[in-house]
Amino acid sequence: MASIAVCPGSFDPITNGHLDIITRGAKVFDEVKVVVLNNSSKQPLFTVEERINLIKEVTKNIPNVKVDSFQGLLIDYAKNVGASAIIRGLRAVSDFEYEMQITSMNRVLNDEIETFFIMTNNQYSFLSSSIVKEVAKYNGKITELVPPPVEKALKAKFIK
Ligand code: COD
Repeated sequence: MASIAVCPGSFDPITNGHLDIITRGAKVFDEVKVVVLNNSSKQPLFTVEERINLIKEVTKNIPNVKVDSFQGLLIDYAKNVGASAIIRGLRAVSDFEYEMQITSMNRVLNDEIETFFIMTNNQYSFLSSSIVKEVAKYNGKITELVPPPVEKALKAKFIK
């Protein structure tokens, strides 16, 4: 049976850190479904459609990566698509508490779907969508932080 993993996130927008995790995950699982979900504690800059289009564009060369969105619980989405795994990225110790909380909650909701953590490449360990947006807002250089289509989309949002 093909192994399907879900890689969930806000991806507002996708960064080179996210892409690193997705690429590594795609080498381990037969199929990785990158799914844009709502994080109720975040106010997004990009619409869901914009985020999906950017993820599709920057993962187009990884054939076993599919992109989707879902309104609701991650665990329900994972079950609906027949996934056996959830992939999350870990940057630093500071990620641990939050990740442990959502992993434990997801396990209470469904004990069959296992969460796997992938350590980011050191060069992206400081990187987050929030930091990228902050730098882009003040016209700072983000070329090394995001793929070119994302850089273009951020510039279009902030430079009017
Ligand atoms: N290097 C490596 N990994 C990274 C990097 C980086 N530089 N930046 C981010 N990541 C990882 C994050 O650790 C995370 O694993 C993933 O990439 C996505 O990150 P974000 O910030 O885009 O997404 P989040 O953390 O806001 O996503 C949270 C969800 C939307 C997945 C969560 O809120 C959720 O599951 N919502 C749906 C409702 C639900 O099911 N809630 C119950 C769970 S408690």
